[in-house]
Amino acid sequence: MRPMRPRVRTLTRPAIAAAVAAACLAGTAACAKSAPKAAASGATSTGTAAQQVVATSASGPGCTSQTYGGGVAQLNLTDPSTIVGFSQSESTSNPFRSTETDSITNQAKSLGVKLIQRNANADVNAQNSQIEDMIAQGAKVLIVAPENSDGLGPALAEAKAKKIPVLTIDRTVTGTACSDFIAFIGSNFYGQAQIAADDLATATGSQAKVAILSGTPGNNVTTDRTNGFQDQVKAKYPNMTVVASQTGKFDQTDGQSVMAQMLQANPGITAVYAENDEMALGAIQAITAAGKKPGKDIKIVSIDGTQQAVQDVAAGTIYADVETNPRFGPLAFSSLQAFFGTSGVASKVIIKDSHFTQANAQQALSGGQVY
Ligand code: GZL
Repeated sequence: MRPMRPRVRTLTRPAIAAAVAAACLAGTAACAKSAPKAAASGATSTGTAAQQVVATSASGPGCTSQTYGGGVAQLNLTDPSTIVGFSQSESTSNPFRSTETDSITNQAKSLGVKLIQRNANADVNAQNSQIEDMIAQGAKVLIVAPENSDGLGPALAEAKAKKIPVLTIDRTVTGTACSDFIAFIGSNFYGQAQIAADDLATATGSQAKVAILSGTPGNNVTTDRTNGFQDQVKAKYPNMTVVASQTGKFDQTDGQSVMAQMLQANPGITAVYAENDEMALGAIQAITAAGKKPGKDIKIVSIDGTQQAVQDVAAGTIYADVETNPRFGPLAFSSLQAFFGTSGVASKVIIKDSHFTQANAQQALSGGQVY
């Protein structure tokens, strides 16, 4: 059985991030506006540095504390009386989550922002009550990584009633920007999935029986990554057939057991599209246990860009991995600064993500670009 490698997380250069954010907090010209109207598309690009870079942002006036629905207090983020609450959705056993949490906490520390945080362990009811608990503890601003898009109604309603602005990162929530939440910052998940489909076509000569390990239902990431893949296959690859599709809940153990069942039911599977690396790693274990060679008998593409998965790309076990950059700290806090300032925040800020293949995986690993 494939040994689980210890996960070594490369902390992104917080000193640089702090300098950038400090410039923002000081309001100097050096501070790139949190949501410049970049011309580039939200599609992924290779070679993005470890820090998040804005690809595109929605047009129109930026949202500020003055224009936010219902009006909110004008706050100074670094005032000791300003408590920022961070609500994390899933367990930090997933490197995406641990890196995201580190980025928020490191940035808060670098800026001298008072931060409290909770982790809902993928339980949306827990996330609602934890957000309400942080409000009760005095949080005046919230950064939320939502577990799902529709389930946070109670917490958002409580925040709105208490005039507490909410910035959503990495997944969206249902509601109106600059009223129910400030803005959304995250990746182009539909675009990620299109690239994954193209990768799998390249890996299989556009001829494959594909199993999809989809993410947790009920959030925009799973919806977009499933639709983006299916649409691209339907539009471009008539000889690629999806023979199985089931959620592995973005979890390695679930991914492994679902993949094992899929292989039993569909022995002819020749390709796997995993909607995150945790499930891809589980799939590798199941494929090996079934006596097949991942990367040879069954081609795999995945999304996130975690260290272990990119090592597998370098080794040829995973064909390609589309990055989802989780380092939201600098952009989240510079966006909050813009919200309490005059420039405001665009309702949707899409970040650039890298694309790891055998051609650049080793360089990405040695360059600290993975997490
Ligand atoms: C993407 C994030 C996804 C990651 C997964 O922004 O919501 O959730 O891609 C995680 O690893 O489970």
